Amino acid sequence: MKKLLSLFFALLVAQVWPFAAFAGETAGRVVQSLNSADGAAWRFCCIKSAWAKRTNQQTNWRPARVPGSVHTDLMREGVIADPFYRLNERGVQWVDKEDWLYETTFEPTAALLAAERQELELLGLDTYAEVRLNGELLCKADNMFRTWRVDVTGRLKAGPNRLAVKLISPAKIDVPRLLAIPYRYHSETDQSEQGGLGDMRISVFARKAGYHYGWDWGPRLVTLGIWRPVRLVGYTGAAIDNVHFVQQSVSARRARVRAEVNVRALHPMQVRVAVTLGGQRAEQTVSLQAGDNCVPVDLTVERPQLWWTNGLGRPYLYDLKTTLSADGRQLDADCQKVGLRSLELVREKDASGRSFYFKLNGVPVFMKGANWIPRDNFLERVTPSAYRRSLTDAAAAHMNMLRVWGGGIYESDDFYHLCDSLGLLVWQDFTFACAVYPADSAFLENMRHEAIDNVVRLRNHPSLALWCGNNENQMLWFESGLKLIYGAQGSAVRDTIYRQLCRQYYEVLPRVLAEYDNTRPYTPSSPYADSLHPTLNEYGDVHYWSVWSAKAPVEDFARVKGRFFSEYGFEALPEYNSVLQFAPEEEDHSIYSDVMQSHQRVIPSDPMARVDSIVCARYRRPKDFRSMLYVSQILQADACRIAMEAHRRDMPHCMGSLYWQLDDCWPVASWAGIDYYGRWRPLHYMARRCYADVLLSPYVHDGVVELFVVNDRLRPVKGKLSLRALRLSGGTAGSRTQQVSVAANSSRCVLTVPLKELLAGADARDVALEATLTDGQATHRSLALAVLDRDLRLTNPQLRLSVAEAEGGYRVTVKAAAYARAVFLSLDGVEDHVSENYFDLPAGEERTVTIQTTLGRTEFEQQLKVQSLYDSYEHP
Ligand code: BMA
Repeated sequence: MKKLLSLFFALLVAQVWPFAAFAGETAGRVVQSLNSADGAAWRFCCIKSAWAKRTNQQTNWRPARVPGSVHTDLMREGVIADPFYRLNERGVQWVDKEDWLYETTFEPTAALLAAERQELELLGLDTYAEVRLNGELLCKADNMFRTWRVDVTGRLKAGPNRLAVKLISPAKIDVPRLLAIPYRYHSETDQSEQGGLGDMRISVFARKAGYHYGWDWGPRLVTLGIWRPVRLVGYTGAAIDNVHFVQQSVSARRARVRAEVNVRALHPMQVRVAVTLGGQRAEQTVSLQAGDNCVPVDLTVERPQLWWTNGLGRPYLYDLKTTLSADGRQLDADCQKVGLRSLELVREKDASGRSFYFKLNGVPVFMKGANWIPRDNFLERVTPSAYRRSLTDAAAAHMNMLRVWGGGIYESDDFYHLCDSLGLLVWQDFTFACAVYPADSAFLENMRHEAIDNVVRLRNHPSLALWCGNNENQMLWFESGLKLIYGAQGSAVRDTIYRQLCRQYYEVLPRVLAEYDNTRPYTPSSPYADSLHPTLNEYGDVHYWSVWSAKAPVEDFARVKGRFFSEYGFEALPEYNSVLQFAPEEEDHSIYSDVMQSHQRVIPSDPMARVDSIVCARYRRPKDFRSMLYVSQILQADACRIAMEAHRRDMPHCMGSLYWQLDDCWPVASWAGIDYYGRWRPLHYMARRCYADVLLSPYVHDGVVELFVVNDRLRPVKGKLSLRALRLSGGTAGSRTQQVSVAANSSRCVLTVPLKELLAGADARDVALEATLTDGQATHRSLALAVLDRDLRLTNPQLRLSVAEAEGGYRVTVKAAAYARAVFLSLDGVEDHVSENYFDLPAGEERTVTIQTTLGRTEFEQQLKVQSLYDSYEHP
């Protein structure tokens, strides 16, 4: 009966609602989604002939998805094969040379038709597009990062309407632009040859994600598509355009904030704007002018719950609710999550140069994190759950900052919401990277709109810490020789390009920020010390690439000092199970095979030989392909460990360590810690150890061991510390113990011992160093070597496994008879996750990890494999 009643009411509401809306009694915002997931039927075809002859093409129509991309639609339709598989990328380069047409037919709802104003919103078009409604041209788009909003009032019909989006090949538009200029704009990474365009590097002409044209970790897959949602919006009288949440002053005692409610009115009218935040309510009654109006509403929250980063406290979020009403009727409402915090980028002159650190709620915070690139080449595949997985993985590794790098995109709202709720700060680059751009006045105007759209969209997120003009463009100019290269073409060319560069990052972007987000710090480029010096390690943020690119010794990661490392990294090959997914053929299984080389994009050539030679120099020659993959990954983690620990030891002089890069956009040899399929490489497990809030870092150099304790907690860490030399075969050589206390938020060398003393007669090749600190109930532990792996005299650890069932998978206990380096447990599946992996296990110890999997016990035991470094080498 209850069910019947609710059905009756549901029907009643369904009947009455359109009428009520029509009658204006419950006027308000009406939204009609035109996304495929919400039922809109889209189709697409390739326009081989001119737009006018479109009708001839109708036999080519195929079903499409919006949001989506031409490539993924073609894949779903079986027209092209997966470009990530083996060498398939080469066979799909024709796709971006064609024009494509997307079409849907929809019926506007009665409520939408009844609204006084109707707008069509296209939240992302990739990239050159013409939008037509019932044959009439509505807009031409030329920037994938912009939102296209068109007034369609009076142009919608009752009954079927046709919306068509023509996507034009970027090559058709940009090759002529490139040819029209007597000199070439520089683009480091554009793989134009792969795209069949010879040396015509056109990427800089399009306001489109740079990595689509290829990068040194990415394929050339120049997408086209309606990549973000499409919807119709209707309103009557007035509507909230956006609410700018300005945090004027925030402390633990009081937060003073202002909600600047931006209202668009269709005619002069009186409205009431009410805002609530954490139990506080304030409202204003104002007379609106026709057009855009800003209504400021001030609020004070006493004793606010502050927003903290991961590891320091709760990232508390408040609901900020805004309503707009007139004559007692609600016209519009807006609700969003906000966090109350003060955040500063401190750039003060000091004894060594100039600081570069973030102060959150008055506390200087060391930034631990990584650089973020788009999670896929085909952006619609980065679903909310894909974001959630990557970002919870970042938080699990104790990260508190990610840098959204400029060769990608301004991420989707889901990304920033997750960062807000996980306590991850975001360093946001504007989307310019490793290039100089043809920034003439039309380009500057286009980028200005792009900046406004994204600044307005993102500025309320508590996670958003910093705006940065670009990635490395200034460095290219001053340090990588561009100034000289263009200078050789005459001072006019050089001056034009330099002026364009300055206009972009010193005029357009700062002006947009001054108007739309003037409480957030801005840095014109990364790396950046000052306007003439991109890199001065003591004066700004640093991209430290000497180890990987300039072949400096890996130990330099510990020697080089800097105030904030916004990039550094080391490449690794993919894991074997991942290789099987994109290159399953036996013939692919050499690092020099065509397929493996094609899934390696480092420029200049021969990166495989580079990995090969460092692996052999620091470890030993791996016995086969599979072992080479694994050792290259151990090398990556060990190399980055040197850097991460050194940066943290050096706090507060150094206040940030963001390695390159968290994730991948396709299966590839890269610097990532998490691969395309979501598998954690050793680097990600290592980051979790190195970024722990209490880090024990034994630094072995010049015959001494310096043991540091780095304490990120906001309270001291105290306890019993021990440093031991463990024999690989079991037992202890020398040891030291002492009580220590390390102040809150600090790093200190607590013990210095000559290595010889600690070894107590043992050979350094036969020991590993173990540091432990027991603080209350928890024991922090760190294992390290006193020699290179190559020289370590490992014996067979005879790893033994025992398996027990656990919730969601199994508990696996590994036992080692002798010291096992980098113990690696693996299964064939992708979804299986091992709680701890690639760890060292001293002789006689056992370690229990959990493996989440859906496999049945027999299958699990059959698939489960364990290995350690010992198994990667040939033994006589
Ligand atoms: C950095 C980045 C990227 C690049 C990476 C690896 O400097 O900014 O452009 O992919 O190095 O080379």
